[in-house]
Amino acid sequence: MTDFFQDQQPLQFDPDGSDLCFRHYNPDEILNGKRMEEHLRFAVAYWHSFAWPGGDPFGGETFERPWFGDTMEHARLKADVAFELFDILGAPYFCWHDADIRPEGKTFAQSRRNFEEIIEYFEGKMQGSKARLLWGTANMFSHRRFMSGAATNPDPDMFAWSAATVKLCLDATARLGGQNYVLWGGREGYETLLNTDLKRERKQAGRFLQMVVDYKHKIGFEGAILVEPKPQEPSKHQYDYDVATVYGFLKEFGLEGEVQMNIEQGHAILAGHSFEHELALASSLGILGSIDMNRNDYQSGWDTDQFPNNVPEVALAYYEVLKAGGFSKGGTNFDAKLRRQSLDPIDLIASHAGAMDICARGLKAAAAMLDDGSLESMRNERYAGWDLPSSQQMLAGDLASAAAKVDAEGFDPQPRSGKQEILENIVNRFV
Ligand code: XUL
Ligand code: CO
Repeated sequence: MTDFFQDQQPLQFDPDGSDLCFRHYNPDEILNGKRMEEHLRFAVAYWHSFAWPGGDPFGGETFERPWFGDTMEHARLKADVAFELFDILGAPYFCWHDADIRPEGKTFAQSRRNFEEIIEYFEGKMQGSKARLLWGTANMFSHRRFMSGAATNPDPDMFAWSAATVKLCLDATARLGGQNYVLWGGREGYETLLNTDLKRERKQAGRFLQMVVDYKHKIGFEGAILVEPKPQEPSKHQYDYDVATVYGFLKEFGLEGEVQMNIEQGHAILAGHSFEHELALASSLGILGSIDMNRNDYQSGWDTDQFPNNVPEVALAYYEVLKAGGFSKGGTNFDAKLRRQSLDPIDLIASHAGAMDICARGLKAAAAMLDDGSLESMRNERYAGWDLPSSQQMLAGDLASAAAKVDAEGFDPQPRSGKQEILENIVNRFV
């Protein structure tokens, strides 16, 4: 035991509790035939909670964690504290990038040794904890060597370096029994077309993803390969802009049956969509994998990675997840960081506990909306005309026969209310 959280006991579900506890997240509560814990599948993100120093563009580190430093001893202490937080929260999952968990070595071989030692350390820690790996990923955006991209780099040596990095991280994810492997292309995009061969870079990205999928099969990794879309930041323009863009990309490279999406709330907003739009689209395309449940600040328009705190928004997101049949390998990852003034160990606990409660409230509301059925039946009624055999025949036919219906049947289509406010009032009954 470290003394970082000062003997803080695991949080309990206590709806009337006063201090630190869960008031809504009751892991054992059954909703739609499944335990709440299995619906939500919460994950703590190693990078924001343990590796982020609290900087912003105007100032550096505000957090002074005893594990900040670049020795293996620091990395092990970080792991000790991380698993203590997982256990305090009862978090079933965690996620990491290679760079979050190990010190960078002077050479690739040294970084690999450091990484593998920590993976082994994790294996030991996982024996004494219920926390499992939701996903692993490679940080191919922070180090200066990635400034011009990873797989999309103009330098083929960087393609090879990226291949070595992803191979290492995928091997480790498989070794820890990870449920998924995520690729987020933070530097897979461009700053200016004046120095960018866009056609070539997209091909490199597609070929790289094909190689990752082939390697997954080669090693028998049973998790899902997920791409996390984001329109910009850090690149001015990223190739994995949003769900629709990535789906087109997957089709182009023959990967649509192999790769799913990890959809982040804040990224959806940056792309000009709602979170539920991205979720519904991925679900309709059969590629909904997992979610990053962290929001942005609505005034700054920047990717501020904040813990969720808006039940109605979260409810609409889980409504789409439930309608899609729920998560199978995916889960709810808090890709969220504390605000930089939240210095205390208890802030780390309270932020996650609050977010878990918000998600639990959202999930309960979503399940109740589905149970109630009014929303679905009003939507179905809106499209009821399409259930008629004649409508389906029209879809199967050609333009001229569709056109001929107008004269033959002599109808004059009358607009009908979309009932948006009534539907919003229904949602409001549950949130
Ligand atoms: C960046 C982001 C990443 C990915 C993993 O905006 O969301 O943390 O989730 O690389
Ligand atoms: Co994310």
